[in-house]
Amino acid sequence: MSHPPTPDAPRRVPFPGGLYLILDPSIAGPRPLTDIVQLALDAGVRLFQLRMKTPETGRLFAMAAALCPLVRKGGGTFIVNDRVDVAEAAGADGVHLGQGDLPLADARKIMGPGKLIGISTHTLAQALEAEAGGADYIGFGPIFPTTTKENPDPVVGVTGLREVRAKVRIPIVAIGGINTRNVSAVVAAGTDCCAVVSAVLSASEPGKAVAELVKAIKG
Ligand code: TZP
Ligand code: MG
Repeated sequence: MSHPPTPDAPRRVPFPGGLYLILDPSIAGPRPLTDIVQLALDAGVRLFQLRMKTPETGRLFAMAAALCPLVRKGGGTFIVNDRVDVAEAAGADGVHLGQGDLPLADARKIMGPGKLIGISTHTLAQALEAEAGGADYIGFGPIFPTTTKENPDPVVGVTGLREVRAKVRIPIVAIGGINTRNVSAVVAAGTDCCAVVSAVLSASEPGKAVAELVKAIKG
């Protein structure tokens, strides 16, 4: 029986702070995700997640297998949303699980101690539960209203983020409606990372948007 690490235990895989770019081809439209990944790597982004809702497994795997080596070559960390099997098959650095996905303990049994497991949380109780269960990081949000996620949980605001930051010691990835105008307030609330989808993928100039976000997060 393995035990979750204490929050002070060394991280299994380096978890870079800063901008966490979520790659969703349905939001990127005709723009190839490979191009967006390269722009983001050039701007200094080191944390990427592939998110494809309801794809055929083969399509998801093919996308993960194409993006993973590109991210790695650029010194980044590559995480697959929802699917432990695809993350493992593609050789990703980890998986990101929602509250309704495979339970953390079961995902850890499959992925072992060397991979990152992130858990989406929307309340302080969920955040504490994920930390106690050995998550490597939590997603927390939505911080602001978002149209990217279907049926989003209630907005937690920067105040909710501050409350979680005060109680949780593992890295926090703030998510939901973050853009160049509000990112500084999110950083000021003590998050380790800011995750964005539309602020980069829907931008008229993704390279400019990503550079602005990276700069704002660095402060
Ligand atoms: N989980 C909580 S909000 C959200 C997810 C996946 C969507 C974030 O997208 P955007 O476009 O950055 O608001
Ligand atoms: Mg999920």
